[in-house]
Amino acid sequence: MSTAVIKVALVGHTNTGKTSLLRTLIRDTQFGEIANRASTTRHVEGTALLVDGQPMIAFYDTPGLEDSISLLEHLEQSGEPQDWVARIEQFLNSEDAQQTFAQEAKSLRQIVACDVVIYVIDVREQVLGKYRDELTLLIRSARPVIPLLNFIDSPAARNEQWRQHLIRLGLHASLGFNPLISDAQAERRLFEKMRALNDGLYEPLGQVMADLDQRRNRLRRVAADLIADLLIDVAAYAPPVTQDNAQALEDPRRELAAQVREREWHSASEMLKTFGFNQGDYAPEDVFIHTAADGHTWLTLASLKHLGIRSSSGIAAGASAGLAADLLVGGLSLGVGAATGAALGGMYRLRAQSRLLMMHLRGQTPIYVSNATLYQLAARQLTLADGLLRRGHAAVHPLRLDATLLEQYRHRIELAPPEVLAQARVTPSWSGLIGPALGREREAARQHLTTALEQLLDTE
Ligand SMILES: Nc1nc2c(ncn2[C@@H]2O[C@H](COP(=O)(O)OP(=O)(O)O)[C@@H](O)[C@H]2O)c(=O)[nH]1
Ligand SMILES: [Mg+2]
Repeated sequence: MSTAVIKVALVGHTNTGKTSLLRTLIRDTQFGEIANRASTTRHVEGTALLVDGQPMIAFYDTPGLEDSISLLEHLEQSGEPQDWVARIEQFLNSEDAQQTFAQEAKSLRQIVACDVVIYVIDVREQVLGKYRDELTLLIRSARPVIPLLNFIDSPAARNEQWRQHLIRLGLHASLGFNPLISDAQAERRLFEKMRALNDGLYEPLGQVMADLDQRRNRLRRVAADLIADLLIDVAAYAPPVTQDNAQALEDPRRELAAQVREREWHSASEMLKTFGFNQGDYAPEDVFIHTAADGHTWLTLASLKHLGIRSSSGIAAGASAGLAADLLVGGLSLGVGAATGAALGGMYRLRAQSRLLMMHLRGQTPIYVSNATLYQLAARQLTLADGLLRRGHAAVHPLRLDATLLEQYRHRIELAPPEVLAQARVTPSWSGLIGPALGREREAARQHLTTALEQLLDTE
């Protein structure tokens, strides 16, 4: 930490949200202690924001200048030297700094040693003398100060009153910030203000901002990749069962639903971990997994296209999916011809056709998850990723999926389902639900789908 390029001191009364702010800035839900009672942070606690594994900004979470009124009085009475920075320095070396004002001295020491001070204000509070004196002390210490207004969306917020007060003190760089949410723009504004107040920080803060952007993009990509993996696993999974009667299909279908549910939770857990959250940060609603058992509709028109039957041939266009499937089973040569003509995916087409033929001969039917459920799963995971991208690491309540957002994502996928999903339908070997899903084709499909989903996940 001592090697960090930039040193930032956080000053503010207890419960103004200092620890919360740090959790969100460094993306660590475990940093410090947050409790809704007085004086949680008694000593100066430090943490750092890393760029490429190196500490770039060291943050010091100070307990604030508790008795700022008395301290200011004490410093004013001493009268010497004239220069306030020197006077503060003298005080810090004095006996009083060890005894009477030990707590205040601890914070003041951090303040004078840092490049920027972030003064955290709970704007629900009245503009009182203790704040004025504390701010006066900060101004006298001649450090660049950014007043950070917290609890800005509370009905009791006195945003304007505080801003006016700060301006009168000569503090123009104030900024509203909600540490419970992760807001890329607000973060950028904070760093821009730091840059404006201390030009020496221009370059390193540029690196910090670029790194945060990269991190966000990386998270978006990783989230999209996790979702792609889940969707291919689920779409491709169609275990064949012997269809004696409808009743006999009930158990396998229930089992399939349970497997898919578990697979979704696995994906969500991985996503939470990637974003630096844990399972308690997400409160998922139950999902209804609609399964079907039907060899005909299993092969939708879209997937038939991937088997080499094009609408131009007049078969798929004029026939129902079921009829086309029967044609396939009965006339393997058609598929073979089509498959050899295809540059990509010839093998999986062949495999899918022979698999269907085998199933048919054995009197088996595939059970599978319906498209509606597949899209619902996609929408749920996209909404989760979206929510996590906006979630601050100081957030208190577990995330619940936003119903409007969920509906929007579902609608967008349903309108234009990524083509890879139809391909996955007829490629059971792609499903990791049976065993390890490997292979170059699957990998290519996954990357394809990842890119499509990443574009959907355009939050900012
Ligand atoms: N609603 C709301 N709660 C906040 C906000 N900032 C902090 N809190 C809560 O306020 C309490 C005190 O926050 P904490 O970070 O521990 O303050 P500190 O004592 O200054 O470190 C915690 O319960 C936080 O969850 C905010 O902007 N909005
Ligand atoms: Mg604290």
